[in-house]
Amino acid sequence: MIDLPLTFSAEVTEARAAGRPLVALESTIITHGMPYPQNVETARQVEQDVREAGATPATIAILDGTLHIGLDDAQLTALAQATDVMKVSRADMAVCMAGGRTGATTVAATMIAARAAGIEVFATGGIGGVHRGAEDSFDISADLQELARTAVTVVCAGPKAILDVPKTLEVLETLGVPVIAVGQDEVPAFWSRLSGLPAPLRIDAPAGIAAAMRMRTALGLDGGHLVVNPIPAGDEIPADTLAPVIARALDEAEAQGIAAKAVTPFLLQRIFELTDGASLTANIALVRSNARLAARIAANLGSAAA
Ligand code: PSU
Ligand code: MN
Repeated sequence: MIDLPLTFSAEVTEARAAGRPLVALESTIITHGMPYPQNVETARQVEQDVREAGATPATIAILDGTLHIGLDDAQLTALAQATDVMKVSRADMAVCMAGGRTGATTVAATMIAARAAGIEVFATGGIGGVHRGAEDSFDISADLQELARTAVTVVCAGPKAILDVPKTLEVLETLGVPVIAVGQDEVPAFWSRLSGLPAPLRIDAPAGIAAAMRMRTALGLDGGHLVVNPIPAGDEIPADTLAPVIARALDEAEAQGIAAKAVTPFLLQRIFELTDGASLTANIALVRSNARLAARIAANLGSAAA
């Protein structure tokens, strides 16, 4: 077997040596989820949020075939400006690396990388899920299967509201993924706090989430936890304001024949344009909030471990 081409940044190396809590961050949100320069500004800000909340950030990406756990500022800046970056999930991760290519990791690929690096908590914006019309397109994000098999806790603001959220929750239940809402009884809907759907589980304290993670390990269960953290109240876009915008973006995607990996980036970009940037402002706020929560969960794992 070959050795995995994996490298840690200086900051992550130091944190590992000192046994400090780590939080993984993904890179598809940088390359395919937000426009430049807000993408790199947000990536830096989110890393700082993790530090201020007591953990060390590890932004994950594949650069020229090597899996990087933690990026320095030059690497982050280059990635945010690159235009030919692969969007890498479980299916294409090995091909990207073996070919010496550069790839941004989605939730699924970031989970795989985090587990390989021994990082148990990961913050993002929203996970992929069951797309609307999946009964015809079969478009169901590989993120869901990954949550079922890889033991990493993902902190997000709920499935993106462009998805079929009820079907996404059904699939997560079928796959045995614990969906844990924080601070409320409803599943949040990414840009909005409420989805109208009851949360399968609720735990408000980071220590409680850490305890659930340890218990799942003790039970010998595979897979991760999905923590759904509502966007801060002052930053949300109410669901009924956004509904017509999402409907229009979905219509345009269909009319233009957008499919497969291109769907989510297309919809996020169109909603950004149709809301005059308001969706991006909300997206940035929710990722930052998730990063802070993930850091608190990671900090609690230390004492819960052993
Ligand atoms: N969260 C965001 N913006 C994003 C994503 C998450 O706030 O762009 C990315 C994640 O990388 C996630 C991907 O895995 O969108 C889902 O893509 P798809 O629907 O093609 O599986
Ligand atoms: Mn898809």
